[in-house]
Amino acid sequence: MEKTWWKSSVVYQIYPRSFCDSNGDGIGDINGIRSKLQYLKELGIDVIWLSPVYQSPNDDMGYDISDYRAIMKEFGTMEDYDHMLEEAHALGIKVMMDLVVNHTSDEHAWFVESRKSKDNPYRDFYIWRDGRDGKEPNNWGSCFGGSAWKYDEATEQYYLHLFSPKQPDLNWENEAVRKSVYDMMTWWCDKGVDGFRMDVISMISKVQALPDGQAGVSGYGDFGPYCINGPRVHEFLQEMNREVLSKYDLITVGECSGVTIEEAKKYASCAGNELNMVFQFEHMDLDGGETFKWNHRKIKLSELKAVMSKWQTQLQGKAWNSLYWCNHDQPRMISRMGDDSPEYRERSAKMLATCLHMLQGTPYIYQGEELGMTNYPFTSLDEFRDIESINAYHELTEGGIFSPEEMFGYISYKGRDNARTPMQWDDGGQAGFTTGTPWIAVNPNYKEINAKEQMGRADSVFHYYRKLIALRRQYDIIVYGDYELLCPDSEELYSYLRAYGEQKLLVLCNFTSAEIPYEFPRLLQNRKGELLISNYNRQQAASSGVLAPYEAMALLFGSAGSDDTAETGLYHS
Ligand code: TEU
Ligand code: CA
Repeated sequence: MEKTWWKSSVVYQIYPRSFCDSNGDGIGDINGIRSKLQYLKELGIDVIWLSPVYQSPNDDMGYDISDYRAIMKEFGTMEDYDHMLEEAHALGIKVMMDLVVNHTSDEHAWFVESRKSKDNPYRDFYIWRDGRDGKEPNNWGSCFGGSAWKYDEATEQYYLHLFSPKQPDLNWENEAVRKSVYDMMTWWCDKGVDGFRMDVISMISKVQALPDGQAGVSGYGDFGPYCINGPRVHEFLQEMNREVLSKYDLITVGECSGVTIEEAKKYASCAGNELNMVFQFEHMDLDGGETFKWNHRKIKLSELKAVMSKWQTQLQGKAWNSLYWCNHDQPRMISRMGDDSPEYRERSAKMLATCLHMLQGTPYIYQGEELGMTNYPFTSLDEFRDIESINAYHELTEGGIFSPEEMFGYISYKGRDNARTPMQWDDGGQAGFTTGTPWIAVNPNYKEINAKEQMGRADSVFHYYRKLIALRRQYDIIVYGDYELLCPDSEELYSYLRAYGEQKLLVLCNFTSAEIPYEFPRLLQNRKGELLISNYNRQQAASSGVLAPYEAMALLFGSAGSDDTAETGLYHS
């Protein structure tokens, strides 16, 4: 397998609005990020993925861009941005930009022109259609509720928006759209950015007949089969690769909701003619259902393992994986698959981290995950800021599908705002995020969970993440080793084996608060591994025994017979 820098990198996602506010207006900004670069350096990450910082009316918090070549006013200026890029580079940290080109804001100049008249030169930049019998052109529902079409009086046609009405979809069939996007990307590359995370890139190509979709509980039709992994998506990405990506040394990841293994092999092929890797959603969707993610279901460990293992083994040697538990669209993983009670919060955060960071692929850490930040204890609807949760609440309660109490419980548990509360820097007012009033409330647990306390405590979640990152840098087996799942049926234990040359890496993770017996696989019985990391500070592990609640460990075995000389004991950075 070819070795590249982006395969051995660890990426850290910043949601700028909630990271650090430098001027007291309650909104995180670029100068705030600059003030925390040293913190990221200490953590040891290689790349920052910056959620959108472009000019935006913030209908969807920056994922609705009105100018791709300007910085959002609340976040600062282009000069601040240039300084940030320079300072990050000086520290050896690369910067990956969010690229949102499935849609723009309706306030983008292209759309402002497009909606003016049917013969406007920008008309075809978007997807306009006549109504059908006085109604929408088809039955598709949007991701944020309601129809995916909006009627525009000026020209008496509808435009397509797979997300909010303020996010009209670009028409990728139009060569001029593609060229404009590539020019814009080139402009950022020439500025020195190091890569792109491509928002819903799996949806840019639509089946042109725009057929009705199968109706779900909301009554709207599913656009999925006609927009996800659409007919020309690979052609477009290959063109983008030829025109832009191949000319620079970049890290690229496509956010590909609805991606299958077969599709991922194309998007992220080792041949390198599209992207480096994709974000797949199968593990995140395991607790979804008829009413999308709105429920209280818990993910079954055996199902999680089956999905993770499928991606690990089936992309092996063919395409590259990305690894994530958290991002700005997901509730906090510790509140979902771990245990966010004071008793097990840190143990389970470290266990989840071990489980993910010992896999093959490029790991992504979402801000605050390295501290074990948890979901927010919502008590009323007005604490929510996210269009997705707010719209879903209204649509599903007013549609009589859930009672207000039920639905409130679901958005509290799964809503995206759980990830978007301010980063907890210290135990001072507003967790050190701002001196003003934050745009979204700080989680009240900041007195116990904050960066300052954890940086000063050797056994904190923060220092554990540092170790995991450092280990990946030190051992090729963690980056490149093959993967094999052990005991697939266990609902308590996730254990797997990595293999690289003569080396083996055994990873054991207890996903429960009970004591769980474990045993090394037969080929490692009676061999003494080197304990690379342990969330219980163990010094060594026998080939069978009991794992404590949420215990995790990773053991390295050298070539057969060489273990006697291998050092034992914990890894120290
Ligand atoms: O998310 C795409 C996407 O698939 C989401 O709709 C996802 O299913 C949902 O957030 C899960 O609850 C991307 C961005 O990451 C998201 O923040 C944006 O809102 C969305 O695209 C539109 O740009
Ligand atoms: Ca600010």
